[in-house]
Amino acid sequence: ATPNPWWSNAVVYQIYPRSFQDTNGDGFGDLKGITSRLDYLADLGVDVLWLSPVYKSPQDDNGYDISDYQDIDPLFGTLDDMDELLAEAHKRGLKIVMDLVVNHTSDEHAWFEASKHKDDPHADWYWWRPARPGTTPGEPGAEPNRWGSYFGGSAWQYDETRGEYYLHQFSKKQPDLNWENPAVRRAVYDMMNWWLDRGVDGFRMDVITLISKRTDPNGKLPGEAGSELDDLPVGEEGYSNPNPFCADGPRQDEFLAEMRREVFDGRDGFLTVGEAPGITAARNEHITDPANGELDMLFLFEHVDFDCEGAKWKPLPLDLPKLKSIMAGYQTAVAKAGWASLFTGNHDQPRVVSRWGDDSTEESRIRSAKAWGLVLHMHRGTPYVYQGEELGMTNAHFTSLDQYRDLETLNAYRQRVEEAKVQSAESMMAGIAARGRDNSRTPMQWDASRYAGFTAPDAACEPWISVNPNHTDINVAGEFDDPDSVYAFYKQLIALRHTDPVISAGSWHLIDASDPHVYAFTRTLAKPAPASTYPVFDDVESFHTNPQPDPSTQPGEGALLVVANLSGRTVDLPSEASALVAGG
Ligand code: TEU
Ligand code: CA
Repeated sequence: ATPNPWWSNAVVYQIYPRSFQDTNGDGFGDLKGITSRLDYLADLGVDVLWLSPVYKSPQDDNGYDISDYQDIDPLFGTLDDMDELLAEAHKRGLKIVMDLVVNHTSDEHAWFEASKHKDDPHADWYWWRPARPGTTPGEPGAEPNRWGSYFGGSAWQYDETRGEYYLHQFSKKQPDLNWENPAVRRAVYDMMNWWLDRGVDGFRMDVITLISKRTDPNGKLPGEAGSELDDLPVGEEGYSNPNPFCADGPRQDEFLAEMRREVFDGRDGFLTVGEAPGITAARNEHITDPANGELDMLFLFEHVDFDCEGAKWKPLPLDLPKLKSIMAGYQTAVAKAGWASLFTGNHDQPRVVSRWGDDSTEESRIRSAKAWGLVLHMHRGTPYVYQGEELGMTNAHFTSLDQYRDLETLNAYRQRVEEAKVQSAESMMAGIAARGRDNSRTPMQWDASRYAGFTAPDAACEPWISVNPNHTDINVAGEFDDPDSVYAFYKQLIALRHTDPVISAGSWHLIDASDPHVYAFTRTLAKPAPASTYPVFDDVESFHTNPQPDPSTQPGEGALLVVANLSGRTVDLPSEASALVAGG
């Protein structure tokens, strides 16, 4: 990548198409809906739109189970609608990044159907294994090892046609692709080039750090009969954890570098961001250091995994010093090379204003939504705004299981409450209300009408998931022209990313690290800015059209002190921050 990639002071907006804007009254968001809202997104000032998957899919995991990578699911529209969205977005200087889900396909993908036949060229495109010796295939205990799936139950599903088990780290309708097979990698790269040639500007890569699995020298997985590798002990739900053998595996860097060469070399103006479960801050530097030719940036998980007691369904209150130390680890690791993504929300996480803020009153909700937006956007890196975060949208606050839609939630309830009996129904319902993925998947709140403007009030169908009742108070129509709204605040944060070199390029330093209420840090840019410093432009339009300026012409020097009181009440300014304020 060039020393000054364009995305270094860009802001990305994540759209969850299913919940963004419905235009045909079927209760599901669609591509035409996104196109109809491009002026809103251009006004907000974001530069890139990341769309969660809209490809053909049985929708078992809301589109993260793909059955045809090169067609659009009718739920969202057609390839023509996609081409129209690309053209209309590019007219407004907006880039479109698609969601690449290639650790697994849907079990309804033609590749998987073919793979069930051992004499087919696709036979080795997935992870197939025989039942354990001396067991009855299909019976409990016959699975190749004791791995559990992220979505409950065994990570192995028996297929009658082939007479063997296939691996699925996620749902049984999401079989893992075998990346050891060069034909698989070739097919993925060809598909990626097809989309980039069509005008797509890059990819968010779903669990891309799970594609290389650790096996013994004979290709046997841990715990498999005859393997030299032992499986881990089983956990409270009766399965072992595959993550240590599937996250950041032995060929991770090799596969990412090969993808870069086969797909991105020779192109420019693109963005690649990898969703990276199991990756440490130190590994983030290696993978995102342009010298290694792998990915531009990663989503790390430590800061959204630490505030629970073993399982995400046992949430813990925020330990702010712990969060600050994790974020400091992220920032320090890429101070010299590599890059950071900045996010608190996405379609898998609860709403930050409910998780770490206070959504109990209008005043506390607005104040804490702005505070968390400020904290995130003043860090060094590329910020990601999840749809509705710019409004201060909250968790769903559902009260009964039948309001939920997410298979992760419904499977976990059955597994933990009814089968393994490791959590009470009451505790599980509280855990789901706090951390369930549906919290961020309720329809985007455009106005105060019956379905929040997500779908017409007289639509033939209800939205696929309930609209949050608080949409009457929290919606675009009410915030758009209000200078004190969360929307107006996010718009300022995004503009600063484009115009202030201290924010886009300044070094980051945590102060008052141990303070339990205040998140304080400095940003400093010394002149002349180092060559690796990223460009800044005096307005958003020029950001999209200018060639990269010579870094030695970086304007300005300066320092910024950021102090966010996250306690919800008046507290003293911590010592280092007050000394800096006193010192001017
Ligand atoms: O998420 C991967 C992943 O790890 C999430 O399942 C997350 O860890 C978990 O839900 C937190 O509780 C990606 C996609 O973002 C997610 O929507 C998909 O369900 C998953 O991969 C499988 O494709
Ligand atoms: Ca629709």
